[in-house]
Amino acid sequence: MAFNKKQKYIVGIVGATGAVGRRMLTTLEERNFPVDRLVLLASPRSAGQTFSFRGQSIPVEILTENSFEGLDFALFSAGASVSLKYAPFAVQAGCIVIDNSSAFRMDKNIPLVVPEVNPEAIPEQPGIIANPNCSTIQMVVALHPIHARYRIKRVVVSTYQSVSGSGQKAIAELTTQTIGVLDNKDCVSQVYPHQIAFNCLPHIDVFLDNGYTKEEMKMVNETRKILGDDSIQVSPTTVRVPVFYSHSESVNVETEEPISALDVKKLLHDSPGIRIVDDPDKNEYPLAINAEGKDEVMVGRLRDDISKERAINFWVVADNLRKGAALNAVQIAEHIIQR
Ligand code: NAP
Ligand code: 3JM
Repeated sequence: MAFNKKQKYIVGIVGATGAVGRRMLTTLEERNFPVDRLVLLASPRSAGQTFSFRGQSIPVEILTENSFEGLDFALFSAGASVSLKYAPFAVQAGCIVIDNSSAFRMDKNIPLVVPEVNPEAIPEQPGIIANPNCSTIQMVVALHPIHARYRIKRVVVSTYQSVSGSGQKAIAELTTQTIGVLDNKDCVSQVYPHQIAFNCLPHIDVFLDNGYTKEEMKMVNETRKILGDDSIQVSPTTVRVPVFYSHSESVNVETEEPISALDVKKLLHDSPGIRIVDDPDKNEYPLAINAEGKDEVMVGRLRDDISKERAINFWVVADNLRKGAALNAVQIAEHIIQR
């Protein structure tokens, strides 16, 4: 059975009050997604809140097992445990789930999709589709054209991830701590194990037995799944930095075929979803504050690796709440309704 096309769709956002959920609402509005009715879902803590969508005030409803009757799409961003519990009810109700959490990403039966990279993974009649981790998304948008032309052997990546990736509470924590430190007040840390203001924490998500963090292993496993190649070696270090929006990444790529940074600059310039920002003479390179609010993944500092043949370095920056989460999810929904 193929997807039932309509003029307009009933869309639910699970976790609508969160950092990602709010971007989902604005992304649907900005991109003029054909929404018939928008259903905002969150926990009982948010009962009574309203959000504006296309000039209309929409109340937040409490998420229950029965929230999905009549919905065409449910965009989930309320954490992995909420997705594990409620996504099956949404599927049961005939709803297409696009899930932003890590709950289903590595499930063999569930596609993990970045529309610029592997749209073919979206089935004719989708159930659950997983949205990758924010750090993976912006990296694979840049890696995909490189892998297709030069075959990637190994990637060494260090991330500089903004606090908005940890949600609304983390945005508030960086604000309060920054003001507090400048005011000589004691610093209280609730979201992170250490002070994040004026600091860098080489620790995102939990530590695993191999010494890597779960966030780092998401980048390893999700990259292989999206690029469809388990032979690609990925060695990440993920770092939280005192930036509000946008993640930056330093990426070193080693390839099978001879490669040059100049050729890759042309290749990425012509690749979807990428903007090259690379003019060192004018001090131009991708910056977190410039990527905020933008759709494109920005790539710069492209250079040949002076320590190794067949290797290059680059710097890639994207708005983690947009391309890293809400925009990618809405693009998946657009793909389904447009094909
Ligand atoms: P956030 O700002 O803390 O928001 C969390 C949202 O989930 C809120 O709307 C919250 O509702 C809702 N929620 C929490 N527990 C719930 C429950 N039991 N029932 C119903 N709603 C519940 O976090 P965020 O940054 O938006 O991230 C949310 C999730 O999105 C993350 O946990 C993660 O799984 C995913 N995420 C994915 C990416 C990505 O890379 N693709 C990036 C960031 C986040 P209340 O306001 O009512 O508490
Ligand atoms: C980004 O509470 C949770 O399960 C959410 C943790 C989380 C995740 C995740 O693992 O789903 C916070 C921020 C992510 C993610 O994108 O992987």
